[in-house]
Order: sequence, then structure tokens, then C-alpha cells
Amino acid sequence: MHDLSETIVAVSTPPGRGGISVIRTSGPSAPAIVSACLKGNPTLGRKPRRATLADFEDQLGRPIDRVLVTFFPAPASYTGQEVIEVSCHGSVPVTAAIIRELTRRGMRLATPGEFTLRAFLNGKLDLSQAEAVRDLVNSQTEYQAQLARQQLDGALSRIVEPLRNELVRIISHLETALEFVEDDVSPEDRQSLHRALEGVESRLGELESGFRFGRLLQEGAQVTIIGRPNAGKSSIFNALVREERAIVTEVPGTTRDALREVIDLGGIPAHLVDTAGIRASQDRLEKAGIDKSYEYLKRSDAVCFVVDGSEAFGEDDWRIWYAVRELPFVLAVNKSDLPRRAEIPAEVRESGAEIVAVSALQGTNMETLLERLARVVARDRPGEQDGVIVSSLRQQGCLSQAKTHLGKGRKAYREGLSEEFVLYDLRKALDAIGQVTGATDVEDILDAIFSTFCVGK
Ligand SMILES: Nc1nc2c(ncn2[C@@H]2O[C@H](COP(=O)(O)OP(=O)(O)OP(=O)(O)O)[C@@H](O)[C@H]2O)c(=O)[nH]1
Ligand SMILES: [Mg+2]
Repeated sequence: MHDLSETIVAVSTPPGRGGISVIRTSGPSAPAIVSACLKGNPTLGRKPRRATLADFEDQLGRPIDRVLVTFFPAPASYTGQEVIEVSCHGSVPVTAAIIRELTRRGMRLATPGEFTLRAFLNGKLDLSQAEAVRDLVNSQTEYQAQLARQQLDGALSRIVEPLRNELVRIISHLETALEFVEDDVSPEDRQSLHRALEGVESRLGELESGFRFGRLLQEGAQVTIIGRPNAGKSSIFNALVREERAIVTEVPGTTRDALREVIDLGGIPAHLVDTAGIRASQDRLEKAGIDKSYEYLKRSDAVCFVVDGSEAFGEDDWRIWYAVRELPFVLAVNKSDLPRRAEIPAEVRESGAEIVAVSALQGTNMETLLERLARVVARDRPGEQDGVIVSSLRQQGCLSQAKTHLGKGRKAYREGLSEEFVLYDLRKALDAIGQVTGATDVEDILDAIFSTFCVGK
């Protein structure tokens, strides 16, 4: 069990130089210890939630830094405990000296996520909200941040809680039937209970199916640029990453090693990969590069298939087409500034693929290409109706377990098995749903979650 009586401390801002650093402390002795370090030992309780200017001193009374101290009394604080934030100058030796002084007087260094863990233990946040704090801190795109904020606001909890309540209602109904045998469930009741179970199950399924997209959002997508030599892959890559990152020459077979850069693709962090042009080659080095291109292709969430619009759609293009046609891809017909020679074959045109004419050289239509790629990557984006996207593997695991147990219970119920059997599965389902928000016993999963936080949060 976590010991809430210890007072913890950590630097909450990133390490290194900066205008200011914030040192956060939480626990019953926070006010006394911090006050003891300040010149004149001011009573901090007098001005809650207001910044007070003070001199932070070491044990011999020598000044370490002039700081701003803010006291958040329990229970109206982030952790629900006495919290004090000390803002000092953002210097490594200054923060180190302050931390040393506070730990010398009895505070303990916080472990990753320990402040948020305390907030959870004090009922300030539920588990899905605690995970949202971590996701917000880790977010790389504005869209990720926006979704994390919604989850922090309780969006997922608001969807999951009614499902849980519904299941509790069904379970207690069946329990009553079990206890009072003469109160047998009427056929109408049976039907409506069965329907209610189906409803919960399908809602769980919807939430779970948004997970593929949620995972992409969290971990990023891989988008591979593929095409024959000289089609202009590296030129397109450079235009999309807005940097002369890859070497571009008129020599076919320029790119050998695959290059990767991260871009923001409609809010999803995407690893864009430039690859070696694919053609039949005898060159050992070039062949190794081509093998790599195929490797990347296999692992792609979306593909940008580049053809040279100023040349005929040839044998190499066909070869690549057979490799990508089953994958989600966008066809970029490059060099639109030159006279068009490539007749895109009917088979390709009619495959339903998105086709965009671009000129990497002149930067024509690059925004459209970006937008089409974003659309392909986000094809599984769940409807916006509830705006909730399950993005953590843990949450998805809970939902999927709940759904499995629920399915079993429903089947047993439909087959007319005794309530005891049905209840066994339903209680398991309830337990699994509860773990999304931490409404059930969760002690064992806490460490797993909070260890993925950064220190100071
Ligand atoms: N006119 C014109 N030339 C282009 C365009 N895009 C690329 N090129 C030229 O085409 C040649 C090949 O471009 P790259 O970007 O190196 O082509 P690649 O597909 O990466 O080629 P490999 O790495 O050899 O597979 C270079 O001379 C580019 O300047 C375009 O939109 N219009
Ligand atoms: Mg290249």
C-alpha cells in the first residue's frame, strides 16, 4: 500500500536551464518543512493559493535563491493533500540545492507519477483521467492534446459509468431472482434483460473498435513513400517534411537507405519513410535497399505510391502496384509541371485509389497530398458523436475482457442456464469494466500505470 503520510518532492519542470523551475511537494509535513527553509519562517497558511515572495535558505541560513511559494491546502489541491509549489530560477544547481535542503529536512523524492497516484488515491481523479494526465504531458500534436484533455475532463468515464451501472442493475435483478426462487423472472423480463445485455455488449464493442485509431494516435502511424527510381520520392519526402533532408539527383537509384522523419498528419504523428526506388537491379547495394523498401511497405499504415507523370506507366510501376494494391494508399502522380505522358491504367484508376497530381519541384498540390494521406491514415476514426477514443492498451484490454465475459453470460442466459452461471460471467464483466476507471479493486494495476509517468507529475 502506498504511504500517504510521507511528504514527497520533485522538480516538475523539465531538467536544464530555463526562466523558472517549479518544485512540487505534497504531504502532511509540506507546510512545516518549506516554511523552515524560508527566511523568517513565514506562516504559509495565511495566504492559500497566492504566491508569496521569499528567500530560500540552506541550513546555515545562506540564501539559495529568491523564490515564489504557493500553498494549496488540503483537500483543495491536485493530490488532495497539502501541496506547496516553489518556483525558483531554472538552474540545475539551484533546483538541486533546494531539493537537497527539502530532503534533508525529511521529504522523500517522488517516484514517477506519484503526485497523480496520490490524486487518484484521494479520489481526485479516476484511473482513466490519471492516464489522460500522462497522455497530455506526452502529447506531440494538438489533436492528441485535445483528446487527452477530453479524457481528463472525464469523457471516457462518462461513457463507461452508465454501462457499469446498467450492468449492476441487471446483476441485481438476477440476484433477486436467485434468492427468491418463487420470484421467477417472467418471459418479458427475460427478453428485456437479454436486450439490455446486448446493448451493453455492443456499446463495449464500439468503444473497443475505436482502439486501432487510438493506438495510431498514441504511437504514431507509419507512412511509406514508394515508387520506381527517379519518380521523385525523395523530392516529395523533402517537401512534406519541409526540409532538404534526402539527397535528390537525376541519377536513378539515388536513395539506398530508408530515411524517416516525423510529421503531423491531421493530428496523428506520422513517421514518413523515404525508400529506395524499386526496379529489377543487379547491383548488390541497390538490391539491399529495395528489400528494405518492401520491408517498410509491409509495416505501413498508409502508403504514398509515387509515379513519374512525365513518363509512361511501366513495368516497374506495375510491379509496385501489385505490392501496394491491397494496402491503404494514395497515388501521387508527380512532375505535373512537365507534359503528362503517364496514362494511369484503368485497373489502377478503377481500384478506388485516391489519385493526386503533384509537382514536388514546384510544390504544387502538396497540401492536397498531405490531406489525402491523413484521410487514409485516419480511415478508422470512430464517429465524433461521443468524442471518446480509447487509446491505451490497458483500457482496451479491460473493455475487450468485459465484452468476452458479457458475451458468455448472455449466451448462458439465452440457453436458459441457471442464474448462478450467468451471474458468474456478468460479475467478471463488471469487474473488467470497473478497471477502466478504477471503480473496482485495482491495487495491482496501479504500479503498472503510474510507473509510466514522468517524475513530478
Ligand atoms: N520537373 C520535375 N522534376 C522533378 C520533380 N520531382 C522530382 N524531380 C526530379 O526528378 C529527379 C529524381 O528525383 P528524386 O526525388 O531524387 O527521385 P527518387 O524517386 O527519390 O529517386 P531514387 O532515390 O533514385 O529512387 C531529380 O532530378 C528531381 O529534381 C517534379 O515535380 N518536376
Ligand atoms: Mg530518392
